[in-house]
Amino acid sequence: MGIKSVAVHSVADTDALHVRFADEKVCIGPASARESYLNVPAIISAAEVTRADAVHPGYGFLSENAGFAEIVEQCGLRWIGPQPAVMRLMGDKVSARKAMTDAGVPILPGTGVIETDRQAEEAVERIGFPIIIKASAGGGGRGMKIVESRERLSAQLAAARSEAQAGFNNPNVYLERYVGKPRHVEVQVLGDGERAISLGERECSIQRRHQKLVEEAPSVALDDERRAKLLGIARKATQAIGYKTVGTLEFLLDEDKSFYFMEMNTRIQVEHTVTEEVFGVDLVREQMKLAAGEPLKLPADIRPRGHAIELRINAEDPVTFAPSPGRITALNLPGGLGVRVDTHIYSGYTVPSHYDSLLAKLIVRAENRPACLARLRRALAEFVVEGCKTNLDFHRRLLANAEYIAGKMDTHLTERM
Ligand code: MV4
Repeated sequence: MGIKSVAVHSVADTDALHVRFADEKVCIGPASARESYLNVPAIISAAEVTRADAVHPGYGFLSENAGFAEIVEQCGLRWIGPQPAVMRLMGDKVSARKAMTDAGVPILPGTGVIETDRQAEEAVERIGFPIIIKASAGGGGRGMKIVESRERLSAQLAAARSEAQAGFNNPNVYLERYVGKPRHVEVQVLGDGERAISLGERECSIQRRHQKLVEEAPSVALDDERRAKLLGIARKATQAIGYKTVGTLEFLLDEDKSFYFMEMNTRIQVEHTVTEEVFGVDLVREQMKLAAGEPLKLPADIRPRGHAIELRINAEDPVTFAPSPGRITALNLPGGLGVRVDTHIYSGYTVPSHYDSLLAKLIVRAENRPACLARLRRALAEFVVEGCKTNLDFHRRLLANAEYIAGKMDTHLTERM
């Protein structure tokens, strides 16, 4: 795009590839994320000394922090993300449910903020068991409790409140009907404040402990009619909130194919790559153009081509799933037609112990899902990482799993492997 980049990094990431290839770099603090990637004054100072025009927050860290977005804008910088008010609206799951209901999006039977045991009892009278207690300031699966019966309700409510207070500095919790074997299907959306579009959906059901491991586009769980319904509702909702960037609406898909809004992610996501592959759209480029105030130029009737699957390659112990940092002594990355590897690692790189264990994203595209799976198996066979433990063998087993091959996955598949 002819735009120069400044990479901010911690001391622990001095040798990471994005730092090496950025036009400029600024060290913003020590390894501890709190003192570097979450250090707002250090990041703003880095933008000022390099005379940057805009801040791209990536994913994780401050990417969904409305307070940070506000400070960025108050300092005269462009925020490559939504309006802070929209981030705040969607960051609070109770207000997000309300906003989505007003925009005509189906949500599960549930409640607003629960203040008393009496309110909870009245709600379960209406909703029935099992129910799930969620933190209003939570998200991504953190701070949830399933309650099967009335006896446990009061105690679980109290526990959920104090965990929400400790984890999110906000004790508010709400209830929803619990769906036992759902799929996770999410819709990529883009808006320019006036017009919005849905850029297809992603199936993200393969996960462990709320960490997604595999994502694909399109979802095998939707027929043309259900897909058109889902994408139409997501597009309308995005337009209704005046959304001005890229984002994702997460839905829970029930066994009877009903879908319900769960939460909105107001950032680019790790798995945006599979959408890029099937639509041929550079989503980060779209983010940059929308932040610059350009109108959205993508047509509303844009269609995906073929199938794409992403595997998250993590540095983790295959038995305990604990992060496994270390020095990469040998590395072979697969390639060829339809094979993409997005990574910051190289042979000789030391994986720091301070951050997320994601090492690389292996993304494969082909004409259809069976061809994509075949190409993925070949690419995975060529993927070699020596020096630290990885989940490469988990992915090899998954690609041999009959349920996965048949597309019959839900959020509990990894527990059955
Ligand atoms: C649920 C649910 C069942 N019923 N809500 C976890 C992530 C967050 N976005 C919502 N999550 C869930 N909410 C109701 N009412 C099950 C999950 C859930 C889940 C959702 C998506 C992907 C993986 C998951 C793993 C466990 C639970």
